[in-house]
Amino acid sequence: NEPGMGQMPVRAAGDLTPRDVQDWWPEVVDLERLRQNETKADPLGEDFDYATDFAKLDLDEVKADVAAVLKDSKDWWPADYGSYTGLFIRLAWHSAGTYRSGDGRGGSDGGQIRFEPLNSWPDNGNLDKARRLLWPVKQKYGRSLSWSDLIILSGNVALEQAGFKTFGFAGGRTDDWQPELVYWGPESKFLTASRFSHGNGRPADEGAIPQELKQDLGASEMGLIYVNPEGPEGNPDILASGERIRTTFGRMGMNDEETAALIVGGHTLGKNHGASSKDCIGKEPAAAGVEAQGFGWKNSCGTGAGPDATTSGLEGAWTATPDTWSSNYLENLYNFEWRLTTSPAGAKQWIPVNADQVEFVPDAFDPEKFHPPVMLTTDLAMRYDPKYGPITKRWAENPAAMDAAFARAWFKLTHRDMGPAARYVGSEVPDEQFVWQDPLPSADYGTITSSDIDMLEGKIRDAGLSTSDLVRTAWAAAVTYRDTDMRGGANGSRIRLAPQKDWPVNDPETLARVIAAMEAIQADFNAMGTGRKVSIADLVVLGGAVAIEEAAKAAGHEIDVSFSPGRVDATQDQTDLESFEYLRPAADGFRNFYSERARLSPTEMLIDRADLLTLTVPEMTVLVAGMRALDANADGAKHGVFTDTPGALTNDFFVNLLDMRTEWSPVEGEEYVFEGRDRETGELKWTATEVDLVFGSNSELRAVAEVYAYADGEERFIKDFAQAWNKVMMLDRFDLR
Ligand code: HEB
Repeated sequence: NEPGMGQMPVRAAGDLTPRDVQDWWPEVVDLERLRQNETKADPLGEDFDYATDFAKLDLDEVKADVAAVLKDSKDWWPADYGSYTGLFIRLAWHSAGTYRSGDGRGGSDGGQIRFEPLNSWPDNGNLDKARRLLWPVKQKYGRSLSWSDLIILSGNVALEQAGFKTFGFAGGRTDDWQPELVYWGPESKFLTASRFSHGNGRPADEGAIPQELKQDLGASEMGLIYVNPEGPEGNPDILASGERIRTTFGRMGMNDEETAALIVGGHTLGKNHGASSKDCIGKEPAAAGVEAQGFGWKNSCGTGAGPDATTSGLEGAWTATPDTWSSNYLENLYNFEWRLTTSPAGAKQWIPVNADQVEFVPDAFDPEKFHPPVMLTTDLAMRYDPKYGPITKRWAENPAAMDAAFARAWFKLTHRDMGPAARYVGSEVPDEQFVWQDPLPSADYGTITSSDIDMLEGKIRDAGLSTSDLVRTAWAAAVTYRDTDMRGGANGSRIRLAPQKDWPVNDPETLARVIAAMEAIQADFNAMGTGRKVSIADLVVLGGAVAIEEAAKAAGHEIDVSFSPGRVDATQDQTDLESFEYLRPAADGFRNFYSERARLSPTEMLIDRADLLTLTVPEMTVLVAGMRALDANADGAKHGVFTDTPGALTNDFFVNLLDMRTEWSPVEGEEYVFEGRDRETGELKWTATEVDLVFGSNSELRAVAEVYAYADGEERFIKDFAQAWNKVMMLDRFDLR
């Protein structure tokens, strides 16, 4: 383990700390992510509402405070060119830049960059300093200004102080209090060979997948935010680097133009830091001693900072005015021919062929000194890549177009993971709607009354739809929600639009029949002249509630499933086909659905989905059991439907699963499918998937299953199911918060 390089922790033999179950039995399913959903780690208290507090701030005052920090150079981390412009922009970008469209994880919301592993990622070097510089501002505003908002805001302030006009800023990001458990990649080591590259690339035995980047992963290598600045695995191959940039930025939903704008705009300001050799650099924050107080990468050469600072190991600035906005990046990119050189720290970078004649870039500290501009391999891709080239060429001739593109791309980058615009708070929220926000029409439906609801319930009951049709449709609409980027959910009723209406998991034929029935009810209601209208989105959710109440009645229980109207219907225009494809479930254990696209086992996919839905272990458990009782499997399959009265909301799933009279065995030739036979007669009683059986085999899940299988467990089960169901239906109701 070289100094300054992260490595997966290996337990020392004498380590006396407790061990996880998974340390001993890695195959036991890990419920930790769902446990995180039930623990109250947030010290701000349960009734604290961040958005309300943030809205009361005077944003101009906050920005003035950040602007003051920006120009207040501290001896413990001296500012380049007298300002932290570049550092703060890089902080904002690296905090947002982990976002990936695949599962919505990453991004600035949550302030995850404060925690490991991101805090100690090699690529986030010295961003610990940036946050410490901002601490007085954070301290002043306390809980009214989250770290995640402050980090993005400081990037905006830096850009504005440099003379750039941003598109706006929305507050509303809330901080997490523990690291989100994320699959960041297959590697067991960070950036094995490529940081301060000596050109060998990554050892093949790392189990790494550098060529074939996995869909959900943002970065091309563990430890990077995106791609290696020196080129793929440290090889200065400009064209290959362009392809890597396209793949990785594409994973966060950025097209070629947005990607080019971000890179050109970002590197218009600030500089690279590689004054000292890598041997000078100490351990990352997580591995440094307590006396370091959270600081990492201690540089033992020279003054260790300022002119001697080493972060990436690359060195130099891209433009003549690294703290003032300009069009000099593209002028330099096109005006010079570039040759490969190495930084003082030994990293591969590029300078003009006539470097000694073009020393016009000021030194960050010494007013007498000047340098040639530099470009990274990834920067040169902005000129030589066959697609980025024509875009940046056009901007070189028309800098105003570049500025406009950067303003939009920066806004998207920094707000992409916040979910719908209903979450945006503050005086700088732009009026314009963007399709990447999954916009909803502003509702003028009037307020549905409780007698309207009674009447609509009656119409749904009379529409000839089965319990399982109604339940499956409501579930299919709501289950796309993912709390990682607050996308998806029932609101907008995009379930009736492409691409969702055609996903096999949604059983398109049944779905079309249910939607047609809902549309007829809607047309009737809206024609009544009450001045009030009902949305399909509300009808779909109400349909689920009606079905569950009926199903409880069939099991002999009277319940009231709560329903909050006010959902609206989005249009096809407001629905970006490509980005909605990311919401397509590769598996949905609640409907016993599993497809080839799943990257984990059925059980692990269930946990993953439960996590996206912010469910706790008991909530997940009752939902699976209830969906089976309601006969709501995706393709109507009977796996896990352990009941003689499908469609009635009984606790039969638990009772029969825990019944020792049944003996289970795998079905030959079918992966993850099992059959349960009567231990005595050998008669086939049930079939099940791995997802069903795990509630009997896993000791923690079995403990919960027992509660609902108690002799008096059915009532509790129905109540808890209705509550968990409602939670899922309400996950996307940001309009009500
Ligand atoms: Fe950047 C810096 C890379 C993109 C912004 N970058 C930087 C550096 C590097 C990089 C290496 C140096 C660091 C140190 O300090 O040393 N980038 C990179 C890459 C990419 C990028 C590879 C992809 C291609 N950037 C980017 C973006 C942005 C940026 C997108 C925004 C928008 N950067 C930046 C800044 C800076 C940098 C601002 C400066 C910092 C300072 O000054 O401190």
